[in-house]
Amino acid sequence: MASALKNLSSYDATTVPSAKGMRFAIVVSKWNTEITEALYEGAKETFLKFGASEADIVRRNVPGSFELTLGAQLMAERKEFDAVICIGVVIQGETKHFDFICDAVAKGITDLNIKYNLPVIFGVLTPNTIQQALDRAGGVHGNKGDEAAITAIKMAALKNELEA
Ligand code: DLZ
Repeated sequence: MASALKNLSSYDATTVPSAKGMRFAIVVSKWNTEITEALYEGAKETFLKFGASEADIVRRNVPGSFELTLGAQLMAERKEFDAVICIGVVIQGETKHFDFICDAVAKGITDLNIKYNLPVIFGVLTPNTIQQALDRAGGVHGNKGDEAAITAIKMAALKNELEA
């Protein structure tokens, strides 16, 4: 995976805007829950680290990654968030559905960004093995949840700046 070349939790903190006063939705797939919980914790801790308050981080669960798109759409419709993160893990070795689920959720999330003019972040791991997922959920390659939260903050700040 390309992320083997990068630690997902490494970033230059001086380039990350403050998240104080921002509101975030996190939609979490309950499939491969041990990994998605670690991704969720990483995202939440990163939001808190950059100044968001706990009350401004709203979590909802969906059964699997395929449902992330509708979960994110329902959050976007509330028009109260600066960004939405979708968290899931689809393991290639486990499912013939892999390509269908990955393609559907990638397309679905892309469409939501445009439809709602809102950052909707692809916090979905698509590894070949459970070990590769664990390596990216707080393991040797960092935490994809951290990276998703940093992306959400940066995109929310960009939107706020350009729409001011
Ligand atoms: C069905 C399925 C399979 C086989 N594998 C995964 C997976 O690796 N990761 C994931 O998030 N969800 C998986 N799912 C569930 C689908 O996303 C979806 O919830 C079901 O197809 C709905 O019936």
